Amino acid sequence: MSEQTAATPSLHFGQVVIGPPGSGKTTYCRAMQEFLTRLGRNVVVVNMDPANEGLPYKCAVDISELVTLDDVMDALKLGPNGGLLYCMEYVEANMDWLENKLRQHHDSYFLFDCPGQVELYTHQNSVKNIFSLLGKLNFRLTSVHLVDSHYCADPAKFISVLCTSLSTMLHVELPHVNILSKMDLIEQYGKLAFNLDFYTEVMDLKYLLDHLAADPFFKKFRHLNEKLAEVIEDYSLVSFVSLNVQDKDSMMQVLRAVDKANGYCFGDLEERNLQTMMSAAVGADFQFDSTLGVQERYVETGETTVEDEIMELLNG
Ligand SMILES: Nc1nc2c(ncn2[C@@H]2O[C@H](COP(=O)(O)OP(=O)(O)OP(=O)(O)O)[C@@H](O)[C@H]2O)c(=O)[nH]1
Ligand SMILES: [Mg+2]
Repeated sequence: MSEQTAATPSLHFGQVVIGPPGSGKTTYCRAMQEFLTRLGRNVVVVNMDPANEGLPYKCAVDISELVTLDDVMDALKLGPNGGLLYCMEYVEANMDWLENKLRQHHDSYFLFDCPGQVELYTHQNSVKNIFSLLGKLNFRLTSVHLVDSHYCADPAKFISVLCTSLSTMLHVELPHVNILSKMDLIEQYGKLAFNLDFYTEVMDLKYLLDHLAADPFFKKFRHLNEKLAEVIEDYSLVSFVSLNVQDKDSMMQVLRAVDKANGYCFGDLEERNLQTMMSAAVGADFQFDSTLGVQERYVETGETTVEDEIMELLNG
């Protein structure tokens, strides 16, 4: 090893898993920990949510050893939202505690399971400051922002998801991957008006506005929605990767996006394991093809296939 290489500070790669309440962050951390462990990556999960109870994974560092939401609410007579903001400010003020705990796992890949409160990622500064301090400690983190995919079925909610995602990207200031989680439930609250790639690639929002204006309730908000769509399109930053935690192809697609975002370099062992997994996967390595694959699996298109026609003929 050259002197220059030996002097290079070691980098710690990982993901901060953020997003609205119930979007699947904790479930994702557990699934990603399992997935990465199978790939040969040494993974630890850090629970950053002082309200998390009954964790489904073994966590290496648990922020609730430092502060819990219940204690803060009791002691300061705060509600759950104010309490959580206070907790994250407390963590920021005690970064040395977190740093000491993390140092014990210096060779690991980190998954930070963060709390589910939107304003932590769009307005308040503590979480963003914690991420930035971690950056100074040589952490190379990707923010993995999960939102429920079923919002795609409602154009008005999808516009608000776009606004939240954009605002989070700009506020958190980390390499960022937006995820549409729970893909298996995407049409649970209604059918999609467009193909899935319209939502993942955030294509021309004019179509979404036209679709929305067809609803008498939203007609009067057309101008407001047009302006919001304009902001989103002007930044041209938001796109999504779809995720079903139970599908290894889907997990692989997310991992590729995350590793690309924070510059994680594959080691030999992992590359080999990935190749083995890939050989079992069908289809080309294009995001568009993958999206079509997910669409075929989870979204009813209403189109009749040749197989359907044959079955119809056979059944008379
Ligand atoms: N069907 C389905 N359910 C999921 C999936 N991911 C998470 N869930 C369910 O969604 C609910 C919320 O998941 P969590 O992982 O606790 O979500 P969270 O974002 O950590 O929630 P908070 O920490 O409270 O913000 C649980 O009931 C999970 O079982 C998924 O991919 N598919
Ligand atoms: Mg959680």
